[in-house]
Amino acid sequence: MSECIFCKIINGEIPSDKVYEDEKVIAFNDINPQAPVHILVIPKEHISSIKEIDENNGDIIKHIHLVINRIAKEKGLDEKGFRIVNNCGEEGGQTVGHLHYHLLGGRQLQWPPG
Ligand code: IU
Repeated sequence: MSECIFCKIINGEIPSDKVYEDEKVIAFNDINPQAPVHILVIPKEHISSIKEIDENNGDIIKHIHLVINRIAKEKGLDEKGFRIVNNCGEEGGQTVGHLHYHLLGGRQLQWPPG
């Protein structure tokens, strides 16, 4: 049994507020939302971070981006815009060791990030 919290969400051991699922990814509302829309899109395969992406598993990144586009449209974010964030490693602010993309929108987002 995996100790990874996001793997537990994927296999249903831990409930989540799911907004999308297919054979390769799931997306769910972040439990600590930083914007009116804050959704995490994650691969079902356990990949620890973007650092593990190479020629052999890189297709998942394309798929995640297509799914993000689809969800952004569904949530009405495509007109005004949105942000996708991938935190990697300690200084990048990654707190969960399973690759995930934040989809944030529904308000004016600021730059630079903290
Ligand atoms: P980070 O990029 O690793 O910092 O993002 C992890 C996110 O996962 C963070 O926004 C948390 O609020 C979110 N999260 C969640 O939605 N559900 C959980 O059970 C846990 C974290 I643990």
